[in-house]
Amino acid sequence: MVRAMEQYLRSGIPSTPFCPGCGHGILLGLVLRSIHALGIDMREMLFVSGIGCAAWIPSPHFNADTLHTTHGRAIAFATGAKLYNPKLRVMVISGDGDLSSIGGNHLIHAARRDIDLKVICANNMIYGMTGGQVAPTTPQGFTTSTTPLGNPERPFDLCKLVEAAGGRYVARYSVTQPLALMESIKKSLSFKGFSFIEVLSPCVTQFGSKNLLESAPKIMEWAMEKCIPREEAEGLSREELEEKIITGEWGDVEDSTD
Ligand SMILES: Cc1ncc(C[n+]2csc(CCOP(=O)(O)OP(=O)(O)O)c2C)c(N)n1
Ligand SMILES: [Mg+2]
Repeated sequence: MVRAMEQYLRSGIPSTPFCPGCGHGILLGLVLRSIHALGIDMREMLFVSGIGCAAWIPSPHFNADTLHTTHGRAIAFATGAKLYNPKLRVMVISGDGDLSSIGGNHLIHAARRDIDLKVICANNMIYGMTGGQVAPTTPQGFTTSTTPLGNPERPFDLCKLVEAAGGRYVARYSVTQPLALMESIKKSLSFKGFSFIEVLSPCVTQFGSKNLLESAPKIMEWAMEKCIPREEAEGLSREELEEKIITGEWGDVEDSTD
């Protein structure tokens, strides 16, 4: 990965380090479009990421200040930066493993403290960069390199977790819902308080290849079928809901914009 990044940086070719079919590139574009749509000067922004494929979304691609920190500690670094310079709009963009596994404690306590951070979790349901190990977000029954017989454990519902910890604006969208996701990113950018967006960003290489979703169209179709808006979910039974991922917004965004 590091060698690939070095080659890319030297080549001057405008591309990304993401595998073909990875959702992280869509998210990258939507964050930039959201900032542009709101007319925010990049000098007002600081992007902080941890370690993993998702952590490469802001750095080195964004023409802005970026902190590419240690695994799981993005929120801790972001908290320090925000306290030092409260005028900065601080956005954390990192993976599900980084933010909810090794960094899970920072996540819940930043939500509890209502620190004014915009946290975007690119959830590919796996440790993508290190070979596809099971993560606390891997759905039950799915195959990973460390659960060849299927994941026996239940995953976190990250939005419920962050909302329960005190997150003020909480949302979940898939990269297959780009317009709704962009509106959500725009809301979080204008929001004062702890905001958290979980972005379902399918991984073909590690998650898909082990679960019969081995091409970009297949895994994107799977994500589209799996995601269901909150309003539609209300009519479904508990069993039916177990197969689905509910998308939408939670929290009190209307009351807290700048
Ligand atoms: C302290 C420490 N532990 C473990 C690792 C190895 N490691 C690097 S990235 C990663 C997982 C990243 O997964 P995620 O945050 O979901 O990002 P993805 O690659 O899936 O986008 C792990 C375990 C590390 N770099 N540092
Ligand atoms: Mg991941």
